[in-house]
Amino acid sequence: MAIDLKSLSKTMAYALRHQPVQFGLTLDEEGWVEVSTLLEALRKQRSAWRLLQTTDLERVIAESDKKRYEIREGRIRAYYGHSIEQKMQHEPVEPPVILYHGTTPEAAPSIRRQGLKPMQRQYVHLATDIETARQVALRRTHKPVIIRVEAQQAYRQGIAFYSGNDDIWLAEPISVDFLHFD
Ligand code: HQG
Repeated sequence: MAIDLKSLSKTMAYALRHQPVQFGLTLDEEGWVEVSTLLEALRKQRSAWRLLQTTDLERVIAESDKKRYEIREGRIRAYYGHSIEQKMQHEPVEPPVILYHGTTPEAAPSIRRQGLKPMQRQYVHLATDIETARQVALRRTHKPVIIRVEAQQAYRQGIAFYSGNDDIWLAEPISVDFLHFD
């Protein structure tokens, strides 16, 4: 039976971002686990996955529209999106001058008051371009609100930024002083 890559990717997100313990996994401080350990856990989830191979995980990565997971030297991790208590460690890096955050009309008033917060995740997620931010918002609304973030200014004022993948940046909470609601 063909493997449904979308549901495999979703289950990988649970295992690598949200519920590793439920899958018997321990993430290291940067979120890595052995590919073989993840495969073992995933094979138990569905009968269609009982022969799951590394190549199936590689196909999830290759065929996805988003760069969510990375495999390196026999290990795998999620680049971003973690919600577990143990905070993933990243080197702070200088961000581009401007980054973008896509959100809903419902969340916007609260963000205007409180700034951007990580909410259920470990970090605030930001996009390098407007279109990516728009796609993020479209998961939740037909009327995206795009916030322009003065990232480099915020960085200079001591807010830490981290590189997620090529399109996504992570950050500590960002106060309204650095946000523009265009
Ligand atoms: C909002 C997906 C009220 C924030 C995406 C967002 C992304 C506030 C929601 C990645 C707030 C959190 C992350 C405040 C922020 N008051 N609401 N002060 N501050 N919010 O899903 O950025 O498909 O945790 O605007 O594409 O939407 O999973 O973050 O609406 O890259 O790989 O609280 O997850 O990628 O929602 O998305 P999320 P996000 P994947």
